[in-house]
Amino acid sequence: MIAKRTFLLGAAAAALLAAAPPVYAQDAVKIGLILPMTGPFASTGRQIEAAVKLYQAQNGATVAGKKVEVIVKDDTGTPDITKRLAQELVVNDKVSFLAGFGLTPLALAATQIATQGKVPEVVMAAATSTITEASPYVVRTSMTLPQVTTPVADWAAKNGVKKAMTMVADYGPGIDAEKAFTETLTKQGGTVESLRVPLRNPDFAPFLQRVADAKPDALFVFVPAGIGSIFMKQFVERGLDKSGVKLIGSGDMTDDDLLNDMGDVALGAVTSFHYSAAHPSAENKAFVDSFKKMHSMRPNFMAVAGYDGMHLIYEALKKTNGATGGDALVAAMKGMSWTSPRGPISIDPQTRDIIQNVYIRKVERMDGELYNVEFDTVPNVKDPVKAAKK
Ligand code: VNL
Repeated sequence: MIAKRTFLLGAAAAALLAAAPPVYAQDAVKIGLILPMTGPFASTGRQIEAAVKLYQAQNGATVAGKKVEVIVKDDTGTPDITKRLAQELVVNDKVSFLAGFGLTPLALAATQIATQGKVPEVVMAAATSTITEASPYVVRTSMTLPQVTTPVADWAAKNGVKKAMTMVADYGPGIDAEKAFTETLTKQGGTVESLRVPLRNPDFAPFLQRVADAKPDALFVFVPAGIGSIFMKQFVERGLDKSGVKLIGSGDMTDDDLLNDMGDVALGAVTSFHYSAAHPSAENKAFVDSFKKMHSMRPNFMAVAGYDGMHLIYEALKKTNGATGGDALVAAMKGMSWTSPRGPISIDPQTRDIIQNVYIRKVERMDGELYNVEFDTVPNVKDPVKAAKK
């Protein structure tokens, strides 16, 4: 009898224990973070993952009573892999958020899954204007190329550039940048000749030869993060650093992750961008210091977008009291504003893109290191392509 009673109690306890894991699982919110952790764009994955880790170390892994679990997946920069991983994360892991997306084709590969699964897709890197239009669940914390390019084209027009050439990576963001630069400069009386370089294994030499022959006042460059140093090396090899052609671009070219190793060739390059590791604010100083302390590297614009993407996710969960439906979460994200290490930012409720300051910067040596030093600010810039559609 006693033995039987003990058995019954044991069974009850076992039943309770067996019931425990699902209760716990309900209390966890999962984020599927899909990034290029290997391959030519691994620096983007490394920067964003590092920033996500820093955000969680500073803000804890629990929000609105729920544990936030980040599942990192490497898509190697291949869209088919991004798509399969997004599917597995939504269907098998039941993630409440998809996040990351190092390049435009990778972000676009997941939009259908985000829409069907009603899961927010927080884009932390990819920057072609149209991405937010591919799904109502896309919310972006990076930038768009037209947004960050137009200010340097205005700067060029005001600073005597009449004849320019553009050299861009031949895919979405490069074509966006080329169009924004060309339209802005030609409206102000300039002329622009365009060159497009393949995205994969780029060889800039034949294009740089054409620049050397044409001798424009300025060369505008867009290359994705991680590629700027390959470009700079070939720019010097062709003698263009001594040709009098002014080097300008979006800040992707003088990416803070690589800039310090580029050498003197980068000095004086003028770019417009939403983030510099040298941005002079208390928030940025704290961010850069703690990032360097935790990861022994300088954060770049990818890191700040990953950090802000986590902030967006945490604050949306606070607003929904931990509820995870995609519609409620996207609604909570729309219009949210805060002070980022890059400056004041908000999520445009109409477009789900980010509204942010764009700074004009020049590469200078400061305390022995190369930095993008900001010298002018265009405040609260929206994606101009979507603004023009309305
Ligand atoms: C993209 C745009 C990627 C800007 C980047 O780095 C970048 C993109 C990887 O949309 O593919 O700096």
